[in-house]
Amino acid sequence: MNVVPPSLKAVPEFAADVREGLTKYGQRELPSKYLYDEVGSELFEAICLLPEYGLTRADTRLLQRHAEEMVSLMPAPAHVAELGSGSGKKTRTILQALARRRRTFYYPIEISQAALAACEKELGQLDFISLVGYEKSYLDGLRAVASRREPGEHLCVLFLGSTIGNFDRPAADDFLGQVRSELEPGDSLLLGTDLEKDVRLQLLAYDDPVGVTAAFNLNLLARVNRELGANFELREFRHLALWNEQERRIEMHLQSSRRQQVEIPGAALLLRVEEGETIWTESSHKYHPDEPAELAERSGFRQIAQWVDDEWPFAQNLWLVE
Ligand code: AVJ
Repeated sequence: MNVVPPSLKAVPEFAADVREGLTKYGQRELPSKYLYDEVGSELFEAICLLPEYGLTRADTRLLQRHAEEMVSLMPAPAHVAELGSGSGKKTRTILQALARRRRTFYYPIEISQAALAACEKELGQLDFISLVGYEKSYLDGLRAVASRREPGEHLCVLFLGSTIGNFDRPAADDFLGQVRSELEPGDSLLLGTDLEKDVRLQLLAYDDPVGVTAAFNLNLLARVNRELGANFELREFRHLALWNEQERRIEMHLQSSRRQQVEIPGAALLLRVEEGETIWTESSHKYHPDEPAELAERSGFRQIAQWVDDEWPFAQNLWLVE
């Protein structure tokens, strides 16, 4: 259906972010949002099927079991914006529940063109739902969506799958505060949060024995090779998942197996990495069950309900703007 064209500065922005991240003093890093090119988006879909990665199944189960109740607690929204829809698979039940109440506009907001295309295929044909995709950052997309509504129409924001976990705790406060500033009384936010659990289980979810997560992580270097003409030797890096107890998060890194040099022409960079040095590619913060309500409070929402999965500790949290 309708796709707003990607911004022309997408490539230079990638180059600038790669350059900034890889030249950081102390710990080098690459932003996790770049994990999701066409290959990465497919690998993530495969991760969601792994027995060790219970997160997506828990998310989906809660949406399926409680969609009616969730929807009944929201002032009927005419517009639904999803931040990071991915393939859109888990969104179907809640969208259909919403569309049973009234005709609904659904706006998946994705910086991954591949994921957005998959989502349009998955959810573009539902009855009583008009899909308009935005290939934009979350906040730019949300601003675009907010400008489309008529006075009195409510907006519901979906932020599922514990994507919030990719933000550091202070950055999550700040980000959700910015989301709040685009909203009005009567609007709602459904937030998915992965909860703290046994550390061994948690680590297995990010270091599966088949190696799909390793491939997902390493593909980020492959993407830098493809898009910025770099010569990362993928076999000289290994996937690392670790639990940071202080910050209560899983971190994914790529660890160099030897001292090596990498050229990244598209980012005008010659990189020297030491043996054992890591590039930090993602954080997945895990939450105490009480944390979401406190987060709501700090960012200007009120949490009105929470549903916790009984197999895999994961919570859906429903927030209202009053
Ligand atoms: C899609 C960001 C929620 O952090 O669990 C899966 C991505 N990374 N395996 C997560 C991911 C490694 C995932 N999120």
